[in-house]
Order: sequence, then structure tokens, then C-alpha cells
Amino acid sequence: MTSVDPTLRATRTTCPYCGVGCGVLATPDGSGGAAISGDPEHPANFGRLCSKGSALGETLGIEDRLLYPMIRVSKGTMERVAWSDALDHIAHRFAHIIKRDGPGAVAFYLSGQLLTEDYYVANKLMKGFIGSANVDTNSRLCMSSSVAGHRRAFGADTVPGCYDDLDEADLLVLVGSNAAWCHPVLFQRMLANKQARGARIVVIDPRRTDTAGDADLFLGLKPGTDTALFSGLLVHLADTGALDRAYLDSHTAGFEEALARGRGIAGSIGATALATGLSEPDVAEFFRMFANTPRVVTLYSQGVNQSAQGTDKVNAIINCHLATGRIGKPGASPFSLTGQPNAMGGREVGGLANQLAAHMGFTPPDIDRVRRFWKAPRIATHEGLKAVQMFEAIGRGEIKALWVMGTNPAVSLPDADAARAALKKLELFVVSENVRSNDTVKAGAHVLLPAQAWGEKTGTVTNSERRISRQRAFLDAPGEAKPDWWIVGEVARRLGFSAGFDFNSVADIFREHAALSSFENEGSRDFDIGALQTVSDEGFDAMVPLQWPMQWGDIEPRQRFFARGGFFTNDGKARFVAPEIPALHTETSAGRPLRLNTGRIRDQWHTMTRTGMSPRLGQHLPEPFVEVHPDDAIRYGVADGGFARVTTDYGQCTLRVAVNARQQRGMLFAPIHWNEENASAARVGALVAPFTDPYSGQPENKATPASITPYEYVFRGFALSRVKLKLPDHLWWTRVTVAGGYGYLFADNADLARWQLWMRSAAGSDLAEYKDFGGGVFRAASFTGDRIETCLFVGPARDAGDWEVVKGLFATEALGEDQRRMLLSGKSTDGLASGGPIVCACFGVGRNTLCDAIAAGAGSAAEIGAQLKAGTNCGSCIPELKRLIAQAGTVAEQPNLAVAAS
Ligand SMILES: Nc1nc2c(c(=O)[nH]1)N[C@H]1C(S)=C(S)[C@@H](COP(=O)(O)OP(=O)(O)OC[C@H]3O[C@@H](n4cnc5c(=O)[nH]c(N)nc54)[C@H](O)[C@@H]3O)O[C@H]1N2
Ligand SMILES: Nc1nc2c(c(=O)[nH]1)N[C@H]1C(S)=C(S)[C@@H](COP(=O)(O)OP(=O)(O)OC[C@H]3O[C@@H](n4cnc5c(=O)[nH]c(N)nc54)[C@H](O)[C@@H]3O)O[C@H]1N2
Ligand code: SF4
Ligand SMILES: [Mo]
Repeated sequence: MTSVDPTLRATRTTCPYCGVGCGVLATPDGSGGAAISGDPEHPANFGRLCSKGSALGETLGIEDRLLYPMIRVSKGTMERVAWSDALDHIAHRFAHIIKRDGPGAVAFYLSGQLLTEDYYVANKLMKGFIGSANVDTNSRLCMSSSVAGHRRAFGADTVPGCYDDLDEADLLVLVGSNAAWCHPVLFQRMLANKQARGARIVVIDPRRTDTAGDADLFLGLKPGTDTALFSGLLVHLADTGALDRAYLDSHTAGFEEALARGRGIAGSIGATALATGLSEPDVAEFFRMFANTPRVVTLYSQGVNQSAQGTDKVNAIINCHLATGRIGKPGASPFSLTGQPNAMGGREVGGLANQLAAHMGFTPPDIDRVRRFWKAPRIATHEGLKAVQMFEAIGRGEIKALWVMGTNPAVSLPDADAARAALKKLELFVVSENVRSNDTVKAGAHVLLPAQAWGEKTGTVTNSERRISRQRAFLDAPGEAKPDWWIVGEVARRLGFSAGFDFNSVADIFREHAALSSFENEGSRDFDIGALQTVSDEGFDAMVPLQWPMQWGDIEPRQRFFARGGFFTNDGKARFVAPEIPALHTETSAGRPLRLNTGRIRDQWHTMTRTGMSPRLGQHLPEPFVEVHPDDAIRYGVADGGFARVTTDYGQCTLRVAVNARQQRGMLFAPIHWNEENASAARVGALVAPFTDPYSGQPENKATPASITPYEYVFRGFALSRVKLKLPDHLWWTRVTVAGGYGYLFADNADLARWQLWMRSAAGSDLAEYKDFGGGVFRAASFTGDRIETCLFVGPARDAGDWEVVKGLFATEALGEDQRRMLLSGKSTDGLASGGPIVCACFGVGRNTLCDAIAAGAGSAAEIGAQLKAGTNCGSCIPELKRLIAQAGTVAEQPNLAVAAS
């Protein structure tokens, strides 16, 4: 926890991670770093930050940054070039391919981590000037089912509620959301409501996550059965007189059909229980709670969206809110939790291939309107290819040029091996990136363009509650990094479109975007920020977080939509949607008897290009793992702490096994963060089936049929070094940033003599060594003065040395005589046991320390906080503290993942 010195001037900006959109105060330290704290005045977080936000200061280093434009000169060789050469090259190649094969042969693949202004310019170039709608974004993998569900029900992609609803609700239903880890600041807000007002919490997820820790009711349903649950709920609401007839009659259409379909899918409590695998009392309890609580917010995230029936799941949820008129009212609404910091801004500019711009679609009047506004020479007239289809078209050679900005598709797309293979076929493959190397860059980029990163770039983002906030620069951009909007604009000019891309600043772009939002609008479209089209440069610089619809002038102030109808359909009425009878794409089989669920962990962000730089964030769960139910572990012969191969029809990974009763029988869970930059065999996207939802095109990331088999390694070990190491081939490894350098956790089957040779070549021959080849042990360290330079510990399965202890010694600048002598014992010099794997990232408190305190009587998170400080800064670990307390006396369930901490 860096704290901001009040005498220094802090810059107000916004966190670059999740869609909560927390305000951040950043105070540069003058040498490239910054102190970070929460902005007490930002209405998304009122000063709070989670573990990831708190550690932002540790992610500002420029060591891995891409600093100059580069062009590939031959296989494996990139050469630095001048910006003008890189831009000329791209424009020339794009123009050539478009002329030869038409605009459909080129594509952009964008990101919800771009700023609204970047997104606007890229979308304008492709859809308005190149004339193709082949511009899609990683939001396809994230929010597109919510977008499609909103559009079907409301006639527009409108989020009806706002964060205040979380304070005012009496019932909070979380569906397919691990908010304790993924939207931690909002989750804390929900817990505060529970504490202050007694709001009850229901969590619906096949896994018992930390989010479920505080739930009054946990529904561990069978995966993919949410539509049945909410269809059953709709029937129950109808049958128990819980409908809002007045609202139904005046503001909605299609109720009877949806109800009839609901009866077909789950016509009773018993039928719902059967369809979802839940018990009848649990289903009945949930239905009763929902029916009897007018102030209910249903929050949903990737357990809903990332599904082959994601759009139907969204509508099944919205149906229940429409039927009870609980929408856009204080404390009552459906609420889509957005993933990325600017997923919403991307939707506002039309970054998806099936949107045009400013919440307009590909209808003839919208196309004509946008064409006139942009003075577009060649506007796209129909939808483009959605992400998964886009990469399939690349694979077939139909798309020949691709420009990727701000996303890492070689890791994050389903069937990621196929996506990566497709990239290699491109005639022109351009990547705008912050980092010099990632799996996508390595998939054969022809041109690399250095983009400004968080802290350097400036513009706007929109959070989950439609609030537009400024991201502001507080650091100078390193090398020749440029804003993404500038890069796209320069290519546009070179393609001959100077007139449409005459932007000198982000404020220029923002004003045009705002003007388009209100162009010929007059209330027909939800997204209207036209009042900002004349904002001055100074006004833009000083802009405070603003929620739309804007609250001024003669427009009635409001934070919410639809309490009194006013939907964006032809007749102003919302549509009930009768969901399809769910057809599972994902049937298991004898060969693939399990379902692989994938998702996130608390302290890492996606493919780890930024959070992976933070030693603090690397402590919680340092290794890629797969969670397995104890019964499945026995059945398939895998052991907690051991290794397993997870195989699907698409690929294979080797992961540490975490046996865990919070996991459902028949399901595996693996986190998505690791990739080939930081692990040998943990790129989980390669396992995922490319099944997509028929309406949204969003991939099913939560249920790929899979099998698991044990995999044995003779040796375990770790290495620590001041610089990145090249480990020997053919071992299992993962890299984690530690205080003072890099740590490598590995497992191996080769002989120890190889490690001795390797260590001598990596660290020189002036080594302190301990070897007992007979006992399977080799340890060695090199020093610079009193500081460890490189050290290596290899041993049999559970005797490689204590990773936490050695990490501590490695972080010590000057080792004492004793410490130096004791190092190779791999044990703590002062005879103390290590604190164990870190649970509280802010204060570095380990699990062993916590368990000791609990055994000694600490009975609440507050008591632990008072004794050890754990949980008293960002609060992200509080759910886990509570779990440890609840588990005391029972068998520990949390995997012991740090390699040698036995
Ligand atoms: N720490 C951290 N936070 C993040 C991110 C991150 O990378 N790291 N990324 C951000 C982004 S972009 C996103 S999109 C969000 C995602 O936030 P979440 O959606 O909360 O995260 P996930 O872990 O992807 O999945 C949520 C849950 O869906 C459950 N699930 C799987 N199948 C089903 C099902 O059929 N039904 C139901 N009801 N549940 C199911 C999973 O078990 C999982 O616990 O997180 C954001 N916040
Ligand atoms: N199996 C499985 N797959 C999934 C998911 C899942 O739950 N399961 N979740 C999906 C979801 S919801 C999401 S959002 C995606 C996320 O997946 P990705 O978008 O692929 O992941 P990131 O690591 O966020 O990639 C962002 C990249 O952009 C770079 N970058 C960051 N900021 C900027 C910038 O300002 N400009 C430029 N040019 N580059 C920048 C970063 O260095 C990084 O390489 O993964 C999806 N894939
Ligand atoms: S909850 Fe955490 S990751 Fe999300 S915006 Fe806030 S500080 Fe950033
Ligand atoms: Mo996402």
C-alpha cells in the first residue's frame, strides 16, 4: 500500500482493470514510478481499491515494453524502423489488399481496454472509410451475450440500473459471477449493505467460490442450467401472484409466450430442481426470496454470458425483472457486471462487428445517418464477422490483413491453437501493443507498433453503471510509444482519408463522438451525451465522472432507465423473450467425462502482461492449476499438489492439481491467466471448444468436455534470479515475479547432473553448492557481494527447500553470515516456520501465519486484522480469511500450491 504524500500533486485517473471503474490517485515519484491510492471522490469506489488496483504502482516498469515500431525482416527477426516507415508500410499493404480483394479481406480486432477515443477512431476508419464491418473486439468473448440480451429485451444495449442499487437492494442475486475476486470493490459494497441493512445474498454458480462465502443461499447448479432456473422462477412468479400486472400491461409485450415456454422448460419447483440438479427446498427458498422481495438486483457475469446459451440466459433473467416491474427502480434491476475497464465505452462507439456507432445498428436509416454524419465515402452496409468467425475466416485465407490492438487472442480465444495457426497465414499482421513479447506477437506479427500504456495515455472510459471517467496521463511515455488513436489516424491519413481523421487531441475525438450520439436522436436512442459535444479542452481536462443519460437542462435528472417503461423498441414496450429449450453443445462422453470450466483468480489480470509484473500479486496463487472435486480425484487418480494432464478435443495442458470440495463433481476449473510467456504448458484457451451462442457469437468458455490423467515428475524445484532465465527444455515450469527478480517453479524428470551443468552455465562456476545426488538433492547459489544473484533448489517431490523462506532471503539486499551459510539448507535461519503461501497480498500475510492465529483464538476477520493487519487494506482477502476460520478444525481445502511448501 503506497500512500500518497499530500504535498505532492496527485493525478486523478481510473483503474485500468475491471469494469467497476474505480477512481485512482496517482502521484509520480519522479523516477518512473508512482504512489497509488483510491480516489475518495470517485462515485465508483469512494477511495477503495482491490488488491490489483492497490498494486498498480508495481506494474509501471518499462523493462518488457515495446519502445519502437518494428517490422519483420525475416522469420524471427524484427528490425526497428521509424514511425513514418511503419505507418507507410501498413497503409500501403492495406491499400493493396483492399484494392485486390475488396474491403472484406481486411479486419481489426480491438479491445475493451482501449480508450473510447481509440475505439472510436478505429471503428470509424473500418466501418466508414474502408467500408467493411470486420471490426470486432475481445468484448465478443466477454459482454456480447449481455449486449444481445439487452437489445432483444429493451431494443437497445442499455444497462438499466446503477451502483446505488447495490446499497439499496434487500436481495442481491449473483449469477455466474465471482465478484469477490473479479469485482471486489462492488462486492465489498454489497457486503456493506448486508451488514448495515441486512440485505440477503444468493450466489448461483456451479463452484462454491469465495463470493459464496457470505451468501445466505448458495445454489450450486449444474453448468448451463441457468435458463431453466429463471424459467422456473418466471412460472413461480406467475403462479403465486407476484407479477406486476400494471407494468406488464403498459410496458411489455410477449409475456404469455415466454411464460408458456417457461412452463415447458421448468413448469414447477420439482421440474426446476430436476433440470438444474438443485434440491427442491433450495429452489423453493430462492423462488420465495425473489417473489417476496421487491428490491432485488440480479447481477450476472461470465457464468451467464460465456455460454452457448448466453443470450437466452440473459433474457431469462431479464424476463423475471420485467414480470415484476423491478427494473430501473432504486434497489431493483437486472445488472450486467462488465468485465473490462472500457467494455461499455467500446459498446458506445460500436466496436462490435454487429453494431455501427453510438448504439446504432445496421438498419438502412442508421447506416444513412452515420454515413452523413461521418461524410463517409464507403460505409459498411452489413454486419461484419464476429471474433470466432473472423479467426476462422483468417484460417481459411479469406481475411488477409489483420490489425490487433490491445488484446492477446493467441491466448484468449477459444481453440487458441487454431487461432494461433490462423495468424500465421496472414499476408499482413499488425499488432499495437504495450509489451515487446506475448503469445500473439510471437504468432508471427509483421509489424509491431508501440502503444502508450496506462499512466501515459489519456482519454475516457465508461464503467458498468454508464459512468464516463477520465483516464489521465501522469507519466511520460517511454521510447516512441504513441496513443492508439494517433496511430490509427496516421494510417487513415495515409489511406487518403485526411478529412475524416483531422483530430489533434483526444478532446477533439470525444467531442465528435458526443455529437454523433445526439445526431438526429431526439430520444430515439438511449446513448446520448450530446451535451458534451461542445466541451472545451479545459472542460475535458477537468471532467468529473459523469453518468449517462446526462443530468441537466430540461432533461429530467435520472440515474436509471425503464422504471416507467420507455423502451427503445418501435412501440416503446419491452419484449419478453421465450428462451429456446437449452440444447447442450457440450455433452460429455466416455473419453471426455468431465466439463472444463475456466475463469479468473483474485490477483491476476487476463494474460498477466501487467499484473504479472507485481511481486505482491504473484504471491497468492503463483502456479497454474486445475481444481478437481475429491471424488473425481480418486476416480481419475490425481492427487492434491501433484500434476495432471487435462485434455480436450482441442488441446492439452499440464497443471498442478488442487483437490477441492468447493468444486462440483464432474467439473474441472482452470484459470485463464498463464500462457507461453510464463509457463510451459498452461495456455488454457487451447483447451476450450469454439462453440458460440447463436445470437451473440460469444464462445462457451465454461463447459468444454475434458479428461484428466495424472502426470508424475521425479523432481521439484525452484530458481530465483535477478534476470529472466532460460531453463533447460522439457520440464514443467512457471515464472513468477518476486521481490528483487524472478522466480521459477518447476518439475522435472531429468537427472541432477544436468541441473549442475545448467547452473554453472547460467550463473558461472563460482557457486556455493550442496549436492546429495543419491538423495535426489541439488542446491546452488551465486552471489554478488552479500546479495544472492541466482539460486537453484532441486529435490524430490516435497523436499526442494522452502520457497517462501528462500524468496525472503533473495529479497534481502545484504545477507548476514548466518543467513548465507543457512541458505542452502532451504530453511529459515531463525528456526521459524515460513508464513506459507500468501493470502493477504497487501501485507504479505501467509496462510500458516493465519491458521496459527485462528488456532490461537482469532475468530473473525476483524480479529485477524487487529492482530496481523491482514484484510485491513483492500479487503480482497477477507472472503478467504472467513473461509480459513470456517475451515479451522476441518481439513484444509485450499490447495497448497507453492511448490515445495510442504
Ligand atoms: N481478478 C480479476 N478480476 C477480473 C478480471 C481478471 O482477469 N482478474 N477480468 C475482468 C473481466 S474482463 C471479466 S469479463 C470479469 C469476469 O468476472 P466473472 O464472470 O465473475 O469471472 P469468471 O471467473 O470468468 O466466471 C464467473 C463464474 O462463472 C461460473 N460459471 C461457470 N459456468 C456457469 C454456469 O453455467 N452458470 C453459472 N451460474 N455460473 C457458471 C464460474 O464457476 C465462475 O465462478 O472479471 C473482471 N475482473
Ligand atoms: N477460456 C477462457 N477464455 C477467455 C475468458 C474466459 O473466461 N475463459 N474470458 C474472456 C474475456 S471475458 C476477456 S475480456 C478476454 C481477455 O483476454 P485478452 O484481451 O486477450 O487479455 P489481456 O491480457 O487483457 O490482453 C490485453 C493486451 O493488450 C495490451 N495492452 C494493454 N493496454 C493496451 C493499450 O492501451 N493499447 C494497446 N495497443 N495494447 C494494450 C496488453 O499488454 C495485452 O497484451 O479473455 C477471454 N478469454
Ligand atoms: S475493483 Fe479493483 S480492479 Fe476493479 S476497478 Fe476497482 S481497483 Fe481496479
Ligand atoms: Mo472480459
